[in-house]
Amino acid sequence: MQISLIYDQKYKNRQIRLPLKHQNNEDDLNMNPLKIIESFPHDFIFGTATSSYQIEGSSFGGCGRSHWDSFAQKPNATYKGQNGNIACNHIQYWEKDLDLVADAGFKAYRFSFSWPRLFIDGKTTRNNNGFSFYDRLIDGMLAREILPFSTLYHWDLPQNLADKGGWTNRDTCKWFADYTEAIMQRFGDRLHSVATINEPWCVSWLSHYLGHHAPGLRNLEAAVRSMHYILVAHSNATEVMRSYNQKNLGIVLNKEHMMPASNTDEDVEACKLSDEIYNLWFDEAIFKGQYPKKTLKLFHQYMPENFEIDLPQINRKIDWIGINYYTRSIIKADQYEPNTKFITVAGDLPKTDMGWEIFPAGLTKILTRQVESYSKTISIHITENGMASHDVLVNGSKVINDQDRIKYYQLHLEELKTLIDNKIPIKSYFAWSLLDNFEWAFGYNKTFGLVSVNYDTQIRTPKNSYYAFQRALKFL
Ligand code: GCO
Repeated sequence: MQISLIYDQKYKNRQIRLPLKHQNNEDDLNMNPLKIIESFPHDFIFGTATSSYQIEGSSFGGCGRSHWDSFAQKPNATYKGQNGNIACNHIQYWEKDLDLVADAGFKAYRFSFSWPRLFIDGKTTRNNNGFSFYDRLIDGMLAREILPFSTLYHWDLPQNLADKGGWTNRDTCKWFADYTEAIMQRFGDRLHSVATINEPWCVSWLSHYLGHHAPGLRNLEAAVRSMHYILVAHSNATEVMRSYNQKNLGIVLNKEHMMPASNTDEDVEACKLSDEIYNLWFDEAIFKGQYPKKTLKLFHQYMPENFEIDLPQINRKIDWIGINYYTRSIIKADQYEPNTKFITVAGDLPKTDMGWEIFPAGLTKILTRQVESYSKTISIHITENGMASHDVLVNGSKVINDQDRIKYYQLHLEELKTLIDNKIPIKSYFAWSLLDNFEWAFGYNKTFGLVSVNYDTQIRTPKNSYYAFQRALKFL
């Protein structure tokens, strides 16, 4: 669907013309399920999010090799062996993509820097193309009055560093600090906010213990080391950024509400351990300078020597916490699981195309605990929330009527509004994702986008969820 968008020379006075079928018909607007957006505080920020490897196209622009390029080549690691070589070719189409962000009425865009695009070897070999790409991207956001919410690491570790042990090697934390410094020097003054790490649980546990993501290890020792070193990296990067007087620093944690499969002692205890590993490990360290007890007992033999010395540093101040929320988990004790003795089992709520249960009430449970137990005084950003659904193209492939996704957004936004009314300090909300993209091990088979991408032609087609946001946001 064509959207017309007219900018004056400086991209000011943006005019948005809505596609015909969505033009101001009052009844139609009153029926917009995302109308709740209009009742959010006037300074609340709505944005949308992506990440570098998922959209850019790692074969373009002199980008170095990352461990995701390598992982995708392993047999059965990703759906049909798919990879991020081309993805949404955002390197070429970034202007179109920023127009889509602006045209929807979003005031912020959450993106990530690709480490191997800036430093091919992760250390000293600069790729000037990469630096100028992010110059253009950030300037493009500012020109469109979109706030750049940046992330330093959204999983594309340079292969050269992966070869040296990646996140199981403490040196990676030092190289991450150097990479952070280079970003500060070049881009720092134009970034609205910086998150150090996206989803440390995924970087460590999902990737080194469950083996689902690069580097695809199933090794408790590696997992434990990475669970600590990813926090050291966060701390190092934060220290560097403070020395540059960079403002608005945070980290993005993924959270799921954990429930035991039954009331038996075994399941209840299993659920507590799962909750610690998934939800509390990072909060306890960042906000209290300690690790949760049950987990530490399980991890202790593999913790790096003198790990305690790092904890006061990890406990340094941050300005905001980012929460990615999608679903809940149901946990069952399982004596055959060799280390943790628990497994995740399917629940009976309606599910997204990922098989994830739709459970908006989890947001309240997660955020209430977040504020009460950890981040009492700082802002919360909902840095990701959204739904994979199997999109059906109707009407000559021009209309994607993703009502389930719209409903998902509606339910979660209603939950958030109540939390805000109850004084939970939530300052922004980012829909995941702007575009259908490379959904990691699921390749291009799972689609979270507000905008569909045809990977043969790179044509972007906004879905009805996009228009639902647009219609609500243009009133703000
Ligand atoms: C994550 C990442 C995103 C995913 C999204 C859907 O949370 O896993 O931040 O890269 O694509 O969450 O799975």
